[in-house]
Order: sequence, then structure tokens, then C-alpha cells
Amino acid sequence: MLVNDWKEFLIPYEQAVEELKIKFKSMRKQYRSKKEYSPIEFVTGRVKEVSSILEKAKKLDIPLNKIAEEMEDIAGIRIMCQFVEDIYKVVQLIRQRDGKDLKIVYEKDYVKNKKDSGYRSYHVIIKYPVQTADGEVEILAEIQIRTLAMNFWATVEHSLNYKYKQSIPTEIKERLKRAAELAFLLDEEMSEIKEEIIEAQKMFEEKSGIISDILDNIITLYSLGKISESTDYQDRFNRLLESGDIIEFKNLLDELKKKVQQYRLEQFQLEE
Ligand code: 0O2
Ligand code: 0O2
Repeated sequence: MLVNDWKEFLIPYEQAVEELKIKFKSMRKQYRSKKEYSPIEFVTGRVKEVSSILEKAKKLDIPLNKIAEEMEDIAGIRIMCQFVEDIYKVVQLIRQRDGKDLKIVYEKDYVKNKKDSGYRSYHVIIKYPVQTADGEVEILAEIQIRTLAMNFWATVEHSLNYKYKQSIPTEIKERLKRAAELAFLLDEEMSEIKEEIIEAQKMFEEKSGIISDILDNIITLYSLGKISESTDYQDRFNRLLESGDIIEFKNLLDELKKKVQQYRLEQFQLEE
């Protein structure tokens, strides 16, 4: 192919990369505008260099007239996530679009089944329609979904591969494999911290709910004319605020609820 032919050949791929980047970046924006946690941290994309296409075609024995059908990653999108679980949420988001603006061809889970090199990422190969001046063309694209730690490892390993022209010394290969495991350990550790943070947030919300119910019931007691009892409960509540755990708050709330119910019933019977 001549230089100009390559330029023309790559136009739909460039368009696909731009469109897909916008689509995934706007998913992140939508989560953020709803003040929700986004499983997408950031998105990058690239069209493979002509020299890399030629190299890969040679390696995989793909004739030049079959590149469009057989080379899956001429258009590449990379989605970075904070946590491993987010990768699967993003895969789910992509699956929801299957048959709409893209078609999933197949998926490769290198997160659960790491490659020999130590590489981890989730790959989704899609067919993506691009509208061109000559009508619609459907191109293949590869979406790589990975954590920040996986991305860090893959970037360093990729640049070492480049430096050593694919033949990294055995000792360095082994060290890279160990580093990949350490990166994965970091991901697992971060996931556990995430669970703890979510747990702590839930506890905080539950405690705030109980505290506001206690205050409501103390006010109700007061409005039912039980002034001194209401003051006693207020004192107990103040002491709990200094050192009480959630169980003690729950117990105080149960006691208060029973009292309020009892006094309401008495008042109702008096009125009859
Ligand atoms: P923002 O506001 O910086 O997040 P283009 O210039 O149109 O070809 P793009 O996507 O702007 O394409 O450039 P590129 O280089 O593909 O995109 C990289 C995007 O990822 C940029 O965001 C970078 O800021 C972001 N990025 C790169 N590395 C990191 C990183 O380690 N952490 C984080 N959080 N973001 C990173 P944008 O889209 O310019 O927007
Ligand atoms: P580039 O420069 O990123 O575009 P093969 O390349 O034959 O092993 P195949 O069938 O093309 O595999 O698909 P695979 O294994 O899913 O890999 C496609 C892409 O995933 C690669 O593209 C890399 O981007 C990435 N990848 C796969 N394995 C590794 C790895 O061990 N280390 C790093 N850093 N990246 C990896 P390209 O064309 O190889 O490279």
C-alpha cells in the first residue's frame, strides 16, 4: 500500500477511536454529574502505527488484503479503572450496548487468566459501524479494560519489550512476573480498603438515622408532657454521644419508642 492508501485506510479507524473515546468519557461524566462513583477513571485511545501494523501482520501471517478482517486492534481504546471490580462493571456497560451502537465479537479475560508474561487486562473485541462519505463501514476495534496498577505494569513492560526488541533477558522476565503479582496484590489490597470504606459509610448512615430517630422521640416525649423523663433521656443521649456504640444507641431508641407508644396509648384512653 502507498502512503496515501494507508492514510485513507486508517480514516474510519481514527473516527472510531474518537467516537468511542467520547462515548466512554461521557459515561464517566454522567456518573460524576449524578454524584455517583464512576467505574471509569480515565480513557485513552490510539490508532496503531503503520509500522506496528506491518510488524504484527508479519508476525501473525496476515496478508495485507486481510488486515481489516483479521487484525483486531488497529483501533484501540483503553479504559482505566480504580478497582478490579470496576473492570467487570465496565464490561457490563459494554454488554448493555451490544447490538445497539456496537457488536461484541468476543471477550478475553486476562484478569482472571493472566498471560504468561504476567499481563492482566480484560479485552473486548467489537465491531463498530463508522459513517463515511462512501457510506457505512464496519471496523474491528479492541477495548482493553484494566486497573491503574495493571496499566502501570503493562506500560513499563511494553517499553522494556521495545527496548529489548521482544527478547527481554530471562532474569528481567522473572522479575517482571513478580512485579505483575505485586501489582495484583496491590489491587486486591485496595479492593479490601474499598469494602471497608463502604462499610464505614453504611455504619455512619445507620448511626445518623438512629440518632435522628432518638431526637424525634425525645421531642415527642416532651410534647406529651413528660418533661422530666424527656430531660433524663436527653442526658443519657448526651452521654452516649461521647462514648456510645451503635448497639447502645439502638437500645436507647427501642426503649424510647416503647415509652412513646405507652404514653400515646394512655393519652388516647384518657381522651375516650
Ligand atoms: P482530563 O481532563 O485531563 O481528564 P486527544 O488529545 O483527543 O487525542 P485525549 O484522550 O485527550 O485524546 O488524549 P490521550 O493522551 O489519549 O488521553 C489521555 C487522557 O487520559 C487525558 O485526559 C489524560 O489526562 C488522562 N490520563 C492519562 N494518564 C492518566 C493517569 O495516570 N491518571 C488519570 N486520572 N488520567 C490520566 P483528558 O481526556 O485530556 O481529560
Ligand atoms: P500494542 O503495541 O499495544 O498495540 P499476541 O499479540 O499475538 O500475543 P493478540 O492475539 O494480538 O496477541 O491479542 P492479545 O493477546 O489479546 O493482545 C493484544 C494486545 O494486548 C497487545 O497488542 C497489547 O496491547 C496487549 N498485550 C497483550 N499481552 C501483553 C503483554 O504481555 N504485555 C503488554 N504490555 N501488553 C500486552 P500488541 O499489538 O501486542 O501491542
